[in-house]
Amino acid sequence: MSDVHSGIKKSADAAAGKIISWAEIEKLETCFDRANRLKPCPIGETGACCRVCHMGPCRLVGKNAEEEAVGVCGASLSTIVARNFVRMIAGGTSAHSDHARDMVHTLHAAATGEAKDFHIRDVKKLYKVAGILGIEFEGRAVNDVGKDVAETLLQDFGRQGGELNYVRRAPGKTQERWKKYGITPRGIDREVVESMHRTTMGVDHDPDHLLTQGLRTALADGWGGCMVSSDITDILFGTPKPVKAEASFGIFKEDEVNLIVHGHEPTLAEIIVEVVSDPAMVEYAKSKGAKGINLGGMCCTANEVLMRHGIPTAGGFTNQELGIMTGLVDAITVDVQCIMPAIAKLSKKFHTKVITNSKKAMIPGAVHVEYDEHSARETAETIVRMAIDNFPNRTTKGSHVTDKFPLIAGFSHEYIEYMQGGSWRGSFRPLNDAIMAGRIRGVVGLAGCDNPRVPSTGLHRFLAEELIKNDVLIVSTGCGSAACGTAGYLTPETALEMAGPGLREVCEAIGIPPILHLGSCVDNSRILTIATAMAAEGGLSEEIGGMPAVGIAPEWMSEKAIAIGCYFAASGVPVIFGGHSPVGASKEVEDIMTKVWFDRFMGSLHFEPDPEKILALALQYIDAARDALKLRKYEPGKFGAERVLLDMAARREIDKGGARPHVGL
Ligand code: CUV
Ligand code: SF4
Repeated sequence: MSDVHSGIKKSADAAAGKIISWAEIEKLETCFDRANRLKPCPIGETGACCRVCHMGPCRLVGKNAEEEAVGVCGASLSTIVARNFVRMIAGGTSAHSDHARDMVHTLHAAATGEAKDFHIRDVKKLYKVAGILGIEFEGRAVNDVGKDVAETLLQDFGRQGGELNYVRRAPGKTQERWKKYGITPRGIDREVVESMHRTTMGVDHDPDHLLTQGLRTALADGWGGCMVSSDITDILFGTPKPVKAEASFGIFKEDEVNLIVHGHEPTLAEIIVEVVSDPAMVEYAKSKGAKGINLGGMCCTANEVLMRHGIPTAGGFTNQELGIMTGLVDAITVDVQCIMPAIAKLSKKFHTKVITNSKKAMIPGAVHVEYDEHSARETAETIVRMAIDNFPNRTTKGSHVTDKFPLIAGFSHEYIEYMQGGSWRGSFRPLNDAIMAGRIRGVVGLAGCDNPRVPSTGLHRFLAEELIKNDVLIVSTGCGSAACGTAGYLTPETALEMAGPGLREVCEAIGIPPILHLGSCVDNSRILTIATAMAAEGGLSEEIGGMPAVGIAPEWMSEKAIAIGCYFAASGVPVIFGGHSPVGASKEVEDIMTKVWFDRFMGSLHFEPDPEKILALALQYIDAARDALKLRKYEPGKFGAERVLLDMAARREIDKGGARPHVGL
């Protein structure tokens, strides 16, 4: 195993490691130090602590806890563990879906002309979504269609019965399973509220019954919140296509104003992208002694503007404090989710301004410049100006790390389909064929956070390397993508060097890297769409379940990751999470999630801290699915004897982020 066991203990990333070492000398605290100091509570960690009422908290510990221990009310360990887990799903679903709700509102405000800074940019995508929703679009004004789309999708949040609109996008057989076991989601808000209700004191006590509602809530996240968010972001800002960018701390420029967008929401960030290239603003920056304005990103706001504009990323979750420690960040503006409040205090040791911008999120010690979709441009200009005004305050204090790596991002499901045949015959045939033939062994979604409790990004790196070596195609999102990007794995060159011969042959023929950056965490919904298209294409499974595909979140930490893992499981994908199990106290709950769910939905959720075992289990699932589908047995090294290198014309097309290369399979 490569970096995971190497000398770098806190982060597997050399650039991050340099800053961490510098911080140690400077006695500046990071999440890595706090993770060391604060050992997880061993009772809560495994789900055995109930605090839903004030007769407790009840901590169910002891040798015979599983059979005998109960809370004051009599709740069993399995009840408590399941209840805690369902609350995590509800939390995660709320986050993605509340973000989606704001996207819908922005689309509506753009379509009605209320939000003058936003426009429908991708009419093709709008029509596609309108078609799915059964909304007439031919011959109508684009904004009228946009308004109808927004109003229809908005109903899915408060819907009281029936099913979410996007449920119908799933393969028929997948939908049948959901109906059979009662997990078809009704309304997004309704499922979250019902989960909160059923897990409060004295309501639902049957672990399986509780977890079933958990899955229904998770599906409301995947086929609701996340999918709605991805679609509307595409409609407003464009459907991503391949774009070149850079990753790691070296993206900061010594002689330019460095501004970072961090969090999850793309709306304000999109306007900031416009504002930083406004000649008047650039002039203003020059008047303060800077050569220009350099915009960078972090976490998923980064992924959003990276996918659509090639804005460079300073990396994922655990890089946020380290970014500030470079001393080069003039301002960092944060919206919602995965923002460590620690950055506000830390920023006081540097000249960096931390600016919160969401109505929903304030951090003591940060400056608040509130974003409103009706005056987006003004807010963006204020923030950019604050960064510029702060440039002259920059000192030399900091760890000026210059490492950076090129990357290619921007693989929407539309583009993946297109590159397999062009706009007229785009299909998933080449990919399905390659899997059937055993050139590609299977597909893994490598996603989720990076985490200071392991050598950060190290598990992502290890799995990315090993999976592509084993001819497994990777689709990545969120901080998983950032981990691969800051490792230099998101270029065709580097990754093709590491890929197994069968996978390499396919990637070279289609003109794609073996690790496809699909976007932010809500863009995990793109994986659902891809899996659905592969089922429809034929030759593999007729539903999402049964595909040689696995989801992995080796360093997850957020409740959102739990919601995502569960919607994949319910959709038919076996999922493996790293770290210690949050349901580890109950064998009964673990069995439901690994065995009962697999019988019902062909998906499951495992927790496995050992990366070698994660890899082995993933390959085992993939090979078992291949066997069940009677596909050709995967033989390592069987394909790819003659290397066809991507010709220069094809490479140029990709570099331009342009049309499909002229190479067939
Ligand atoms: Ni968008 S949830 S840390 S990967 S952004 Fe990364 Fe998610 Fe957060 Fe986890
Ligand atoms: Fe304890 Fe029951 Fe209250 Fe939970 S609900 S804290 S187990 S008494």
